[in-house]
Parts: sequence; structure tokens; C-alpha cells
Amino acid sequence: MREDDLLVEKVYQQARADEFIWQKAKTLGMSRKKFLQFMTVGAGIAIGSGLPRLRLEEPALAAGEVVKPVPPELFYDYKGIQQEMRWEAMYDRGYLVPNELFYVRNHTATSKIDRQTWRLRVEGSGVSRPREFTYEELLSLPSVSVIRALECAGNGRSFFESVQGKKADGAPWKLGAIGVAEWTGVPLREVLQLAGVKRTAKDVMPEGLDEKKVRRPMSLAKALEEDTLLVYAMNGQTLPADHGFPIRAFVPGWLGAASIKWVGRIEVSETPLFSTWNTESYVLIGSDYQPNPPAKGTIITSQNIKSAFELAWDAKMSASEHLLRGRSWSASGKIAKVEVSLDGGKTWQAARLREPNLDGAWVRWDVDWNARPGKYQLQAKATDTKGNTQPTSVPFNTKGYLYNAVVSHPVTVS
Ligand SMILES: Nc1nc2c(c(=O)[nH]1)N[C@H]1C(S)=C(S)[C@@H](COP(=O)(O)O)O[C@H]1N2
Ligand SMILES: [Mo]
Repeated sequence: MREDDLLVEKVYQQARADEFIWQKAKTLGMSRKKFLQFMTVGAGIAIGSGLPRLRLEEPALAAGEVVKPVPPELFYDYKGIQQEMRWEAMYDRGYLVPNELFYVRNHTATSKIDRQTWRLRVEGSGVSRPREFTYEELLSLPSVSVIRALECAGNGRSFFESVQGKKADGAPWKLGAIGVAEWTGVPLREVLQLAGVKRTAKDVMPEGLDEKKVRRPMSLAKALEEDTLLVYAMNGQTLPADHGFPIRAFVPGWLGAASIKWVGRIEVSETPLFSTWNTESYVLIGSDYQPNPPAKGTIITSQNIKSAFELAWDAKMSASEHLLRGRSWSASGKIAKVEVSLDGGKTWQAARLREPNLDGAWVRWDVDWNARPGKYQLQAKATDTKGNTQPTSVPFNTKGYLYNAVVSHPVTVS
């Protein structure tokens, strides 16, 4: 298999699942021939019975807090550890989400780390020169800046309940668990090369220093991409504590959970790595989804295509001329067009796209609206350059990930 193929999500998931099961089978003394027979019978069913189970801890929500001010006019608060950006607060801003308005998603509390004593350890069977880096050493390496979106896989989760009547587990995000920032840091591949990454390495797993040691693997191919970073600055400022100070991983296009904050260790392995965050959570569980054993559902890697209006939820507006604004984004390419409906999907018009329109970030758009008194359902539907477009509905999954159907935004004009 070529390394490039591993950038294709399905190929990667299948390869790592096969590899995982083969490693387990080998330790049980199964021959390659027997194993291949077993695979064609259906590994997903057999693995639970004949093979050892992974020991995984349950991710629990602990009480915690965020360091930066999170005033209610900028954020919705969920249990003190998840802060959703209010879209109306973006109406009078530019392309980037300022650090003080960027959503926060912590599994526990924000870690407070001293950069003097902080170390990054790179180790595992996939490196020939395991080593540590200090903060200063990391900062002295070549760095790049990229403008990209970071989005939680659960963004849009509340719509499973409000639209489909099925409640999913987790914070009831509307559409504000996303932001676009300029991320500055050292390409992960620089660090991996210094640690002597082997050709035979498969998975790379950054691990957080937070209470739960949040960690999630990526393929070596993804880790070696030029824009997969170890970030130390966000929008030209030292990375804030809530966003992972001193160093966070940034894995563009992938679900937010891959972009591990407060990184203290990176495990590089010749065998596939698993954690609770790619087996129990951040997997699609439901009758429309196939599990990727040992994961309980389809493992999520890439984000999808969505749109949001820069309006309060629900919005109240005066009966007058308005410039309606919003943004659309796709993890698979630039946005090619955005259509807006002011009458709940009956008629559509093209929105004007405003530069910049960066790949992997988002595009700003607007439409004029001479609003008359009444109740409205505003809709926006984006299409990217690869032809991906927002669907009218998304099959339910129990943890409520990747909801990207066209959303009806309630507005009252009086
Ligand atoms: N160490 C650690 N990294 C983490 C998390 C965490 O709880 N601990 N949350 C993840 C999730 S689910 C998301 S969506 C993003 C959120 O990044 P932000 O808080 O900077 O917006 O961080 C990810 N990285
Ligand atoms: Mo997330």
C-alpha cells in the first residue's frame, strides 16, 4: 500500500483495523492463513468473542473551568468546560476568530503548565532516537503559519434533537463549535525526523498532560503533512492556556479532538494505536454506520461541509433593509458556492462570496434582505470545489457527530 493511499480515510481505517486484529491474532498463535480466512468471515463479529479486549477507560465529564473570560454575550456555556462561540458576535469582525471569542472544548479543566519544566517526549517503537524537547528547543526549529479551521466533531449536535427528535449524548452545540485562526508552529514532521522516525512507523499519537491524558492517533502519512503542526502561537499571540499552552497539535481538516492540547508526549508506533477517543467516542454509532473494530462505530477523521448565519439564535430584527452575513466551510476544499433561502427552502438565491476564500478555512458571504414583519426560517447551503454539498438530513448517530444538514435559522422580524 502506498503512503498516499493512507490519506484516504476509508483505506486508512480499514488498514489499521486489519493490522490491529492481525497483531492480536498473532499473539494468540493464529497463522496468517487462518487469519485471512477469519477476516473474510467478518472480523467485526468474531473479535468480541475470540480475541482479547482492549482495556479502555470511559471518558467522563469532570467539573472544570476555563481560564479566559467567557462572558454570556460571547459564549454559550456547557458545564463550565465547553464554551460555544455565539455567531452573532462574528458579525462585526473579520476573517479570523479572535482568541477571546474562540470556542473551547475541554474534557476536563484547562491545564496550567509551566513552560520551564514542560518537556515534549517523543518515543515508541516507531522512532530510533527517542528524545525530549524543551520549549526553547521547539521554538528554535523551523516554523510555519497556516490559516485553517478547527471544528469539533460534535458541532451541530443539538439539531439531531430539535430536527429529528433524537437526543444525542454530549454538549448541545448549535453551530459555534468552530473557529478559523492563524496557527503558528513547528511541522510535526521536523520533530519526528529529529527523533529518527522509522519507515515502518504506522501511527503517531500526541498525548495531552490534562487529567484524562486525552490522546488520539493519526496515520504517519497525516503526521508528515506539511501543515500538521505543533502549535505555539494562535492569531499572532502566545497560545492561550485554554487552547493548549505551551504546545498543541494541529491536525487540519480532521475532527477537533485530533488536535491535542497541552501535548507532553508523542507516541510513534509500528503497530496501530487506539485510545478511548477513537474507539468509544468520536466514532459514528448507529444503524447506518459500520463499526471499525476495535472501535464501536465508524472512526471519524475528516470534518465535512457546513454553513452558519452570523445571527443570534433565535434572531430578532427590525423591519428594514439588512445585510445578512454568514460563513461556510468544508474540510475537503474551498467553497464554490453558497445558496441562501429566506423562505424556509422554497426559493434560493446565490450569496456573494467575499475574499479570502481559503482552502481548509472558510468563506464569508452576504445577501441583501428587505425584511418585512413576520416569522422566517433562513437557510444556507454550501457546495465545495469537490462537489460536496450540504444534505437535507444526516443519519442519526448516538453521540451526535458530523451533523451538517442545511439548518433552518429562526428569525422574527417586527
Ligand atoms: N489534551 C486535550 N486535547 C484536546 C481536548 C481535551 O479535552 N484535552 N479536547 C479536544 C476537542 S474534543 C476539541 S474539539 C479541540 C478544541 O480545541 P479548542 O478548545 O482550542 O477550541 O481540542 C481537542 N484537544
Ligand atoms: Mo471536539
